[in-house]
Amino acid sequence: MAPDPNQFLGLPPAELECADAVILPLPVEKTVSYGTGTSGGPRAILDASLQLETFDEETLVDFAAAPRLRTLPPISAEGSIEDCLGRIQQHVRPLRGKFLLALGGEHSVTYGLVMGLAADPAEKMGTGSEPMGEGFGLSHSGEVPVPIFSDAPAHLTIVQIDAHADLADDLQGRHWSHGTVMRRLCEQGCRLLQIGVRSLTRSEYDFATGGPRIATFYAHRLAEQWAEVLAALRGLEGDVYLTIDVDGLDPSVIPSTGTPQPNGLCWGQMMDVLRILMTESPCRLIGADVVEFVPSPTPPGCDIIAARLVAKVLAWRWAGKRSPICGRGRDAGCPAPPARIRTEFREFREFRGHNTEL
Ligand SMILES: [Mn+2]
Repeated sequence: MAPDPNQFLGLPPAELECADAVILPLPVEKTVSYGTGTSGGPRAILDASLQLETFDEETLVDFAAAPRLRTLPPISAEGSIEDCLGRIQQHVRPLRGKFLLALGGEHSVTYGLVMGLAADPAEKMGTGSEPMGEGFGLSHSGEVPVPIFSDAPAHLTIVQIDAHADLADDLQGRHWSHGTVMRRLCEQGCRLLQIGVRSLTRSEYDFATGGPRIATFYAHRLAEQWAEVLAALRGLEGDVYLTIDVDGLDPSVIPSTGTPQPNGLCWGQMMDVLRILMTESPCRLIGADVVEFVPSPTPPGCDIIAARLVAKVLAWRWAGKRSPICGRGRDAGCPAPPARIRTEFREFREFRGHNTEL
């Protein structure tokens, strides 16, 4: 049978009800500030995925057998960024409980994804009458629509692989932007574990350092702190969302992104993050995204590297589903990880303390 070009890896799509993972293309490009082209990221990743083997030698996952994948049609990127975020939130809400992996598009989309996957908007919807579109409620400062959120994000940790902190209060006058997305999520109560950051303003640095709910592992200290990074991942509990900005990787791995920065994560470190988070942490991963990929102008370029990264997220996720630690909390019979490697979030203050020694 000919491969299906609209399905990741070209495999026949599973029925939505029985899919083990759902892939959602988000060709959104509204607020990019330098290099353009990320709206073509999802299509390039799907195209390149047809060239990948369905077998993964590291996890022994064979996608031809399991997990069963379904790639959804891309979500429309029409209208403003606010429109897109609301649309994404609405779209993914019924997919809660599935493992959703979204393909960006710019990093702003993470806001809509987290909103839709983590919140139960029915709890607090209906407080505003502004014509902001579904999912948006009261205005903030009389102008900027702020989506109404339940308390769910207060218990959510976002693991962010990124060269940039994305903690600006506004970027080039924009409240909703790829450079403000993590600030907006923090404002909703999310905790943040950042890995690989190496580009941020003084005010973003102060914001990250000022609160106990953000832990940042800066790129220039990753080598010496790698064991602590992994311990922090291993110790995560509760609901976790993983966002991978491909610029978090070193440009020698993926240079095709709007705002590359030197000295990022190597491929092996990225795999460490996936393996520890998905097979050794007792957390519940509610979803993930791979964003900010810009197709190479001359294929194959690194389109296939980005596709492999997506495949690795799916493979490690499935490997974790088979591991004894995954699902702890839902399955009381599963053993807790050894106490010595458990890391409560409050200990992040210590990690950050390491990071502030310039
Ligand atoms: Mn980013």
